[in-house]
Amino acid sequence: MHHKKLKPFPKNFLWGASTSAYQVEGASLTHGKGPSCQDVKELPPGTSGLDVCADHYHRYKEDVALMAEMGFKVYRFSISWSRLLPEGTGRINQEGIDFYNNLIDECLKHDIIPLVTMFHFDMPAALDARGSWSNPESVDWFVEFAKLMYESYGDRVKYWLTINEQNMLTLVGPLIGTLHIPEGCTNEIKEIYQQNHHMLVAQAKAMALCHEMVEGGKIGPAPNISLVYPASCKPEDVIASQNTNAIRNWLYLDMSVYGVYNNLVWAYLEENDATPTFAPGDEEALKNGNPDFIGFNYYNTMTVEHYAMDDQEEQTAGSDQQHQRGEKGFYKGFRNPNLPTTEFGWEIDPVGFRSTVREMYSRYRLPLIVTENGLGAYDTLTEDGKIHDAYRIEYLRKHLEQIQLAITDGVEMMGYCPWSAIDLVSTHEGIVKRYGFIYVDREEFDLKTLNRYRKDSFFWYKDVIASNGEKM
Ligand code: BGP
Repeated sequence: MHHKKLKPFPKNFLWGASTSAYQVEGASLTHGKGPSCQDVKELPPGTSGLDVCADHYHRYKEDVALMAEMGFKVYRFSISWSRLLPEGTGRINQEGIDFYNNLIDECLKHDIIPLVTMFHFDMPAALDARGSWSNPESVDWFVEFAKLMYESYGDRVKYWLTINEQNMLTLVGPLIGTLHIPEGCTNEIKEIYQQNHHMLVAQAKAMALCHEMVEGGKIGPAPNISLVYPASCKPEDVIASQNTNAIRNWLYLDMSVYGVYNNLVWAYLEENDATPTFAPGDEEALKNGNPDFIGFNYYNTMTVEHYAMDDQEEQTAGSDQQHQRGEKGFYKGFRNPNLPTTEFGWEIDPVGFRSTVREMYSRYRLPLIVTENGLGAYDTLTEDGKIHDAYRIEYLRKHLEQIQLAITDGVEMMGYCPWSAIDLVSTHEGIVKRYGFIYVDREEFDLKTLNRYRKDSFFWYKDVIASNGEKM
């Protein structure tokens, strides 16, 4: 198939998969946990609440054992801020501390490395009430939370991720339920990028603190990175794609890695009278946070064309985190006719995976770990307890082949953690949009048995891992 001699996956390649606290755990308002913004937001139409999810909170032992059976080297999960600190700051919930202690120990017992996301879309509701990321104090709140995590888990957790998809929060935050625009705000762009600035500073301080507090600790960001294509070879379309790459991707990585604002983004902010205010010490803090690797989520690429200032067509916001709206004079979304889509309308682009990692590596020269990638689909449990998800296997295989090509291109790939280890609640479509290797027996509103079943993709992934990627 390939006319290229492929390099093998590195020996210590971190095979695993991912979840996030609010989507997998359940026990969302019990065991001392305070509500997060996800618990209080209006539920997407047709979806159930977060009180049970996959019931990972109670079944983590069984789940980690299944991950071990697949041969996982790493498990990426997130820590719920309001489970540790119900009010976001101050009072500690010991039961919450214990839960993650147990989960971490369970992973280690099975030789699975815990890869911990510090913040995955779930701001404590109590901090939302205090202005969330728009409040300059949010930087200190996050540092307090980070410190507590390093103190509690730093002896065993050596791999950390800061903020999941900060770029998506900034681009479509209100859709995710995590970023709010205060009423009466007169310059939305300025407001959003001020919040983004607070997150960037908070992340930089958390990275520096990790190196200070966690012996041998390694930390990186976890944005959603995907290359933005020009709709054509029209030079204006290329400019639009560069603009979008800057605002969607490079802003976040330039900042994490080099501690500076991307110049195209800065120019865009200046034009919109929206440059963020720096607090004293921010500039230095941004420089002092240095990632050891880059974690990133990849689902698909994006394609844009030139959007003239006098264009009559209005582009409106999309419906989920993969669909952004355009900006006049800057870029306009374009449906790539070369790509198929999932049954949920997300474009599928394995080759774009390769070009994305090539580009990232040439810009930043840090080891890369895929922290999400996967296919959301309706799965069917057969009478005899099987899930024939050949479509998911095909999706993952095609993406892994491109990773191997990228490795052959000289990109330093550290690991692969697709979304998701186990079925969990989707950001917008409830639990019936499934991503897992492990099937959870429940429907949207009918909790059924919550028993776990191994999907066909479970057995496939097990072989992939056992052969270190030779058998795909
Ligand atoms: C990413 C999020 C995940 C997950 C995934 C799949 O943006 O980091 O939390 O939800 O997308 O998206 P969805 O659940 O909308 O299908």
